[in-house]
Amino acid sequence: MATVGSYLATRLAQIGLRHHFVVPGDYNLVLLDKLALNPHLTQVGCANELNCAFSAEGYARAHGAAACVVTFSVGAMSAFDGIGGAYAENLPVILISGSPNTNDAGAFHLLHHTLGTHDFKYQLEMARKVTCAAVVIDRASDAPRLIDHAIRSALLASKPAYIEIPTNLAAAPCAHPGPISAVLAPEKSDPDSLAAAIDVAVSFLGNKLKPMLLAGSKLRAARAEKAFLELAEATGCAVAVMPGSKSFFPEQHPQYIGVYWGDVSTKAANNMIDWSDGILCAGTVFTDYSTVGWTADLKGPQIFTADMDHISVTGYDFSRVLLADFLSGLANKIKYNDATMVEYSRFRPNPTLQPTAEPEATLRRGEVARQVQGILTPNSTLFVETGDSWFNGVQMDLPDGARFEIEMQWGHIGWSVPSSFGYAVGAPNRKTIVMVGDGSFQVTVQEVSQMVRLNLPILIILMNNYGYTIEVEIHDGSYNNIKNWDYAALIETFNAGIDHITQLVEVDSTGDVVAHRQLQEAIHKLQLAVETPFDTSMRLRFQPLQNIVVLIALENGILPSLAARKGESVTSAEIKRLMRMITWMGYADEVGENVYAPNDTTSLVCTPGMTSGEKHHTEISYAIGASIVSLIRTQGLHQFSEDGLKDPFEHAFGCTMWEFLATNEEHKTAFDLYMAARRPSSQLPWFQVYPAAERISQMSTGKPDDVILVDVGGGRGHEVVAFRKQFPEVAGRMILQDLPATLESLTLPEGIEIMAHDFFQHQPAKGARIYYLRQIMHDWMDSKCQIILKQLVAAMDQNSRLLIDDYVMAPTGAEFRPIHMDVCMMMFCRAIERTETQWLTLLESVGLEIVQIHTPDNGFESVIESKLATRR
Ligand code: TPU
Ligand code: MG
Repeated sequence: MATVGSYLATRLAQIGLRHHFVVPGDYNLVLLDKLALNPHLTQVGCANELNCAFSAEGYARAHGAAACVVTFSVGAMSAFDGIGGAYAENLPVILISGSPNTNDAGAFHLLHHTLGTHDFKYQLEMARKVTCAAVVIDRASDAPRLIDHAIRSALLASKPAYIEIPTNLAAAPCAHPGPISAVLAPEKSDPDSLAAAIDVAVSFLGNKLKPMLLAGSKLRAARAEKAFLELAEATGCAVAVMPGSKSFFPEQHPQYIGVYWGDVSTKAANNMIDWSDGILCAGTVFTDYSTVGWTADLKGPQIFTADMDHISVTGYDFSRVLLADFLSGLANKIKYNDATMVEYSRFRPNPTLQPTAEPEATLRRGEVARQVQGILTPNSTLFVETGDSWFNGVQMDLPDGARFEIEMQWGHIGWSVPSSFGYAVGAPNRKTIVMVGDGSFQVTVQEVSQMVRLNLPILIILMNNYGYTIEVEIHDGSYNNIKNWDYAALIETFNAGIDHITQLVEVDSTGDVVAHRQLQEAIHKLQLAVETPFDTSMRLRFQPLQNIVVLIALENGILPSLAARKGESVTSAEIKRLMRMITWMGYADEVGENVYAPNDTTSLVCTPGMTSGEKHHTEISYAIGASIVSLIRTQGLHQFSEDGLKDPFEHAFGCTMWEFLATNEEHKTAFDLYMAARRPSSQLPWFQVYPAAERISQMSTGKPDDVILVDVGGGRGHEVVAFRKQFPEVAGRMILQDLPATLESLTLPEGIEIMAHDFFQHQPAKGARIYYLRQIMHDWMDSKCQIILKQLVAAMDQNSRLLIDDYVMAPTGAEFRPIHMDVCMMMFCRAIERTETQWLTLLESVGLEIVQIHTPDNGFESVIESKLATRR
């Protein structure tokens, strides 16, 4: 039997939520237990209820909807502030509050966490004012109907809803959930009103000489961003956005003319708005803030307003017309008129480059903005807090794909900290950047500790100007000064050293790959924190000896013969000196004096792949180490050296690594064995990191001649075989390409073609759905990669996707594996592991654009999905 709590959990999961934000209290504990039992929902604790509501608000920004659960009054009243924010900002956040038992009122109980009267309904009354639907479950049998009503209302209106659950009903039985379509079925436009509204809009815009579009903040809530883009492209006219809708229209689009914000507009968008004789305003909201104190208020006969569900223009008003339906319907009927673009191209301001500040100069806003601009990528989301940060943020030039979050309607200082936290929980693969002032930060700083707790990669740029500077501009007084804090030390405090590690150990023990990675990094940091500088340098100085000892123990058979004992110990004084180090390093166990036993590491390093890895790295690294000083003293070492200079390998061995491997069979065998075994078996295959199943069903036409996959430089076909096996029913060709020598005497299962091909040459397989390059790009510097990529670009069509399977190095705080691989690539073959920005630059330079970067949880290589750039 379902319970009220489990019913609610099921509905939250069914509308797509994967998390809910909570603060426990004794009116909601049983409810929290019920919610925690749902396998699709993760409970995320917050430090207080204001932050809890704002975290949910941020999650809804990333994820479309959210839920937060609080206790009665002391919790809910704090949460109402954030829920008011969600109302103002059009975000469907479900606020769930525990409340007194159903018999408490009748029994005239006086209860804690209440006003000390017999009235327990005041919270519901208050909730009604800040939500679009507020319900109390007074009887368990009513729960399905009331919960469905509240959730559906929130989703349809893009506003918060409130569900109050008395303590004694959380575990009370109720009916099982019915089909979720009862909650999710979308509302439809009234067809006659829609058609009439479109006709009026066609004639309104058709009669104007200089029509243009203005995007407003409700575009997202109306799920109409795509339809707006369609309409923009159908008319060809200029498109401005309001500050609250920045990033809702791609800023690199040729029709984008900036943010319209009166005198503080960007790219001179206000000149166009003033010049235009007909502006279609889609989802716009004109407030004192967004109109800069009513100086930029758009009214009158030249304005056509398309709101979330109604249309108005002088003389007409149509209800029940949904914005997305209206915009895409209009896109199909509208006449092309690019007069505003022609005019704008005459006075479009040239982008001004902010000069780099001198290193010793006082830090100014311009320099901060320049640096933030530099780290924005298509995968970034920039949060800008109320205060100066609004004005800095609005100026940013966003790459397509980057998102911008602002809370301009509610304007609650401190919003950005919890909201970005919730956002990052909802969109963990995006790079979340927050620009926030010191005053705002102090309001909600506690949630930074939850960012630390969940190890979320959020970058906070705190502008410490010692107070409420924006208020100083409006009206100064001593109340605008605030206590200065040591903000950096605060973060260290939140980090909480050992506690943090203990928590990670717990999660790691459940097999969580993310926690495993984070734990390793945390232990590394802890080790550095504990070591004296002398300890650190000594550890590193002696480390080469450890590698040498392992090589000896593998080469002379000590480790293999120990591994062969499968758990039995071996007694020998003969190998004592080596084994002391081997066991200290954990490669085997010391079980008594001169008695040793194999462990899991012994078994692993004795497999052919890992033994080969030890050989490859140790022998080559040490030969390079032995000759690196003479290289530096003669030619120097250039980290990004292209052709012409010797790389450290060439200097040590007299030839490139590829030439060396071609002529040295022992090393070539070791290299191939090592490469085949380099990844753990637990690693997700690339076609799961990349959602191949979903994409192929979209891409495949079902024709047998279509080329589905070309594995470029795919070696002996390991990946293409696995791919074919995963998708046996997909019609179309799959091709393995590599040099003839690699493909020699290779046979592959049916359904895979073998094609000799040098990837520096003309690509013969045209128009494939997927070109896949596994760890090819990281073997070459940019100029060589460009040659390889250009061959592919020439072969690709609009539907082709290029998938690059390689590391994407974090811009700061990079992890062990990519850091080490990168230096290895620099030393061994003059190559590189790239950051997102480096990938972007490389791909752009050959006319490709990134669609998405797919990153597995365990920190291994990402799949970088790109396609031919639309504007080349
Ligand atoms: O860069 P700056 O100094 O302008 O930003 P900071 O340091 O974050 O200061 C913000 C100052 C501020 C206040 C005090 N901006 N608006 N207010 C009024 C205000 C008070 N309380 C709440 C919850 N929200 C507000 N907007
Ligand atoms: Mg300040």
